[in-house]
Amino acid sequence: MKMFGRTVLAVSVLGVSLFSAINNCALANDKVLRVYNWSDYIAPNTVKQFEDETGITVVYDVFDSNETLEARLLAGKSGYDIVVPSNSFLAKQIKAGVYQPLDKSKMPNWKNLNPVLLKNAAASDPDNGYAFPYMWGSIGIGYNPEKVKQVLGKDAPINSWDLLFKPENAEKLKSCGISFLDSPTEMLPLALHYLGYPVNSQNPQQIAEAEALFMKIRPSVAYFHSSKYISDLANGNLCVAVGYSGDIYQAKARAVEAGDKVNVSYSIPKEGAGSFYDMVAIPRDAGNVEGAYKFMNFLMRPDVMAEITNSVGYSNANSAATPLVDESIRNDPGLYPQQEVMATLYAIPDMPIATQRLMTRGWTRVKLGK
Ligand code: N2P
Repeated sequence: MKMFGRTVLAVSVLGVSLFSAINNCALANDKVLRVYNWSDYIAPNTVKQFEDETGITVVYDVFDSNETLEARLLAGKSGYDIVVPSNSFLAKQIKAGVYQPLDKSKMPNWKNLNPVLLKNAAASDPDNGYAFPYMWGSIGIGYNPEKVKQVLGKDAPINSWDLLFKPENAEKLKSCGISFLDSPTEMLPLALHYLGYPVNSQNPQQIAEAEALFMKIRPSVAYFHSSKYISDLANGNLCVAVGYSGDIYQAKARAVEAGDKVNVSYSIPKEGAGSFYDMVAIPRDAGNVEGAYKFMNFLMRPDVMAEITNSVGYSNANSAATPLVDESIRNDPGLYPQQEVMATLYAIPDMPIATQRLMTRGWTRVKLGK
């Protein structure tokens, strides 16, 4: 009896403390929103403006590859209320049960989204049930025109992937610095495309050839990294970086700001380039779902979205924001490509897990150079 009494007491004590812990947690959760977004992908004032308008404190963390985000999400309990995967990773993650379905009635600004882009995004998320498109862009060549010409002459093939994949060019460019994104799922399809294979090839032989193409030029590559190239292009430490369109735009803007005569340009090579949509979603185990809806609805506001594009250079997916986007950005053919260039872009493929693993192993070998 005594033991039984003690047990009951222990349970009730635990019950009270558990209750208050849950209660405190609920309170805290309403006040804090945890966001995990790509680096260099928001305007300087966006988060503060949201905090001021809602009284919610935002914990804002960044990543620079889908692989990093996915590892975090699949490990379970990411701790985030908002995450931003690319469309090429979204379908698999939805199937894996990572996200919760969206209640669109909580986001009246949904009406501002571009219906064509929503339809495109529905290829990886039927009915746009789990995510909305934030921004999109391409993966092309950021370069320093003067340095490239100095090394390769005035006919340097900046409009072709030959610039990098022809070893004789890469060997020369080595002297002024080449970087690639550190992402197997974005870089290997690029090599597959260059070799004339389907970008979504699951053929191990073709993937091995794509790996070999990188391996051949590996000695000429300064580094593989998915965000560092912005500052290195801007300060002249690199002459060619394969990178995201808006990031190259930011490198160019930083170089202009620094005023130290470094020029940066962006090329979408004639063979075509990969394009991506980055999608905003709520993890299934988010602690502040109401806050997440408020943040999503805020991001769908034309003034908020236009300010983000004006700051980071990526094209957004918000029709109502278009008139507020700086003309210099709207008319920039690298950021808002003409129809005939758009037609050369391929969607970065959604690979089955087994192929993704194969690519990751190949990419590790490329980075190690063996
Ligand atoms: C921002 C990169 C976002 C585009 N630095 C890649 N999905």
